[in-house]
Amino acid sequence: MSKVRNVFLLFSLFVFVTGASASTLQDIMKQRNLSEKDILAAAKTYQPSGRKDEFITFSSGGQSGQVIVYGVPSMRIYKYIGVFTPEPWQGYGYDNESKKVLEGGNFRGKKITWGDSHHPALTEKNGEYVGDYLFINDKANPRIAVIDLKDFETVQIVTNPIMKSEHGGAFVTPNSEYIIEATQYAAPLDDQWHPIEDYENSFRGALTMWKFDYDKGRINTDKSFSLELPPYMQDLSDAGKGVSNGWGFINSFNSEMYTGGIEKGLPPFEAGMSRNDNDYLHIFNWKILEKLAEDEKNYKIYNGHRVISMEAAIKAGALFLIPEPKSPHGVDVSPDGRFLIVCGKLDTHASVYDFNKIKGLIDKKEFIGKDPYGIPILDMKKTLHGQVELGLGPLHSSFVPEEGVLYTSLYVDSQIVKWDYKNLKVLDRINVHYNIGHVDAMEGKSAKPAGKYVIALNKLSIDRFNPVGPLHPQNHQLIDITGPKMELLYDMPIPLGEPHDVVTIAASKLKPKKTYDMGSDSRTGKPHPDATLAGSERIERNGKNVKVYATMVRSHINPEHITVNKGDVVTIVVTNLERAQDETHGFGVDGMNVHASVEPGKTASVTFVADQEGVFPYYCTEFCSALHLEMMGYLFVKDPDKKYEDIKKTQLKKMSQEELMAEYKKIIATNKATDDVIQSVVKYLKDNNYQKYSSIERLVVDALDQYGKIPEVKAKADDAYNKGNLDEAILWENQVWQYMVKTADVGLRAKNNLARTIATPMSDAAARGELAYLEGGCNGCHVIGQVSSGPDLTGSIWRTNEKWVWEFIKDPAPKYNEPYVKEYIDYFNLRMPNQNMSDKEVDDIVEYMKWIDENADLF
Ligand code: CUK
Ligand code: CUA
Repeated sequence: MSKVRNVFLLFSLFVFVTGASASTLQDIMKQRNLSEKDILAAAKTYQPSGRKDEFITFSSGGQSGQVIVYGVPSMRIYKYIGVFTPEPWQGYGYDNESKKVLEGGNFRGKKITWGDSHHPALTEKNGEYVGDYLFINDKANPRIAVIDLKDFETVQIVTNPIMKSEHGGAFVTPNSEYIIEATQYAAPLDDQWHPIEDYENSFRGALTMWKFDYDKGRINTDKSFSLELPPYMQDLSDAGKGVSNGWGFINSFNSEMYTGGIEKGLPPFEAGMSRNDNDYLHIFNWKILEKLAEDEKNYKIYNGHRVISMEAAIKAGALFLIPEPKSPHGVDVSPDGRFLIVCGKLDTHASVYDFNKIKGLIDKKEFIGKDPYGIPILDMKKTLHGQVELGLGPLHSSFVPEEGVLYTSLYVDSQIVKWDYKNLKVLDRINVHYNIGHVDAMEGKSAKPAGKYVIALNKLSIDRFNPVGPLHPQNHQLIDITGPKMELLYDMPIPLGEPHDVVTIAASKLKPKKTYDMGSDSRTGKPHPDATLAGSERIERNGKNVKVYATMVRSHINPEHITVNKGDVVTIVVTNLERAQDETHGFGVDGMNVHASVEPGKTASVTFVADQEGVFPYYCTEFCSALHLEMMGYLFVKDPDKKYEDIKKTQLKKMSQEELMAEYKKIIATNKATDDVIQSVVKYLKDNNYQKYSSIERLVVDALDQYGKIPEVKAKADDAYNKGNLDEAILWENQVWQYMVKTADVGLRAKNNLARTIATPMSDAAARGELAYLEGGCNGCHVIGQVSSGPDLTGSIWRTNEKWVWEFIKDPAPKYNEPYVKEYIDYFNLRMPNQNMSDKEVDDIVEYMKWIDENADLF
């Protein structure tokens, strides 16, 4: 039976037995006009609710200046990371901490609020991806950003001190020593005017080696340096690895040094720059450059930055050129570092250079001449391993684990070609839609590619999606490369900018934080100096500067009233006191253009000038709890030159004394019931020694924090009651309830975690069984310890026996009429479907269910 038929069979067994719209897989295929191939593609990419992806992809966001994070194979988007561009949800560019990061990207002092992000790159060790930092470059305003993958936030932007434009970045050396950035359009390295007639003399390309300080997780600009290059319009780059470790490679496309001038009647750039048959592949040795940068006779200083002269690099044997077919684009280094694949946009061939041959010629000092700047040129023929005709417009390549195999994009032909760069032959090709730029396989530019899928990053989508006006989304296509033929699985529109390139990493290598340590500044990674804990909320004034030390916790902001004078400079520092994961609050002040995203434990601040008289609400911007809308306060801005009338507080409309008493009794009863739940949870936690488990203890501390506030509030309630002030007593009792709800919420979470922790250890078989249970989707109907849309499985073996349960899972239908089963079917109006489990899987699931029964009292 074919694979396709198997899938059919599997799907057709999922028959919904309730409701009017009974449908089978075949019905749906007919209705939606889906082929077997479509169903297979769906089965390969669809993730059932709750299932995680195997790979995480970081995509450049192009002109949005952001980074897009999505999962493979599901192609679900998880995050847009604000990088070069403000991003309000994350408070990026709207709170003080992130504004400082963005300021690092000011260009010669000027604020820049967009970027053209191009090539994301991960930290590496021995050429393999580590995945604790991500780097990306900005082509428009030459910059490199550092993103910390502990929280997927941008923590640093550095601006290139000598370039006006770049493209060949960000490329990481094999042990993350440096991040390479190379120019695109040549320009004078100083910040002065020079005429175009002086192009050869005063215009330059360059490459910058940004030193990465791994311990600090930041680029050290003082230890970074550059090398001046001829004005050949450098393009993409790559760092050597393995045998070519220490070296780097850069393409270029204007060996003609053509200077344009269409408006003066001269041929345009496009014609002038592609006149010669060859351009130059630049080869440099950064380990030698690193040494040259230590001696001041080798460099000049521009904007406080060391720039090594070409002369010094040539003399030291650190810079060479090799002719390459004209107007190339990508240069990609093979996983072992031996082969360089150069693709020429205007050539139908890809050229494979052998680094061993290059190194041989360099060692023998065998050159065919020098360029006008004195750089030695190597013989192209003697360095080539070979050339292969691929098709029109080859651009970029990506590697897979199979020996010698790589995937190359063809821009003009809109294809991906699979070929063998060692034996120089084409193996397969597939059409993509349309005009592909980069092609990226899983971990495809590392020393240890993971294969499985390639992603086509297509510039055009034309007719693939619902029309949304003349500006179309771009199209990421996921392609299965596990078989001999490539198979297109999925189209994902990217509606944010031109996603030039992606980098993918196994999800298991990423270890993001769940919450921050209390009072952290996420952008520095250090404790925030103005972090505020519960009870220390305050407002301090220093002349015209007002600083508010505020806290946020479900469901209030403290303080709730802030009064300032018109013209004051107001800073509000907010700390999210929550310890529970995903309990994010947001902080915005209406009309002030400030916003902060305040995740659990984070401290962030906003500053604005209160330049208008009035009353301005501030509020929590995340729907964080049932009483989220109540999480607000007022900023009162008074005009100090005005006299305000003293207004007597308007009395609230009064209820009758009986009505008030009834309401008071109701809230007292509610609080009693809530407290009973809390006490039962507390007993469970104590009986089971929760203090032994630090993550659970943290939750309990969080819960008790809230609970501990109750006596004080309760005293106020009782005091008001004793004074006969029922109105106020009710409000305070309400506050008691608020604290209780939060205590119960966190407490129940602690209880569940504790149950899981102290249960008897699972055997391997039981653990496999749980996995089979989850992957089989059993948890769609069954929740352990609770009745859901199917029965609670706790005790099911004890209610029947192992053999019976085994048979029922394996094939439930024959038992549908047994009274025990029939009763459940009638109750839930649903039958247990046949999940087509193997005997082994059923064995394991039975083991898992035995484990559940063993621990029944915990759930
Ligand atoms: S680039 Cu866009 S398709 Cu800037 Cu890497 Cu080649
Ligand atoms: Cu906090 Cu809404």
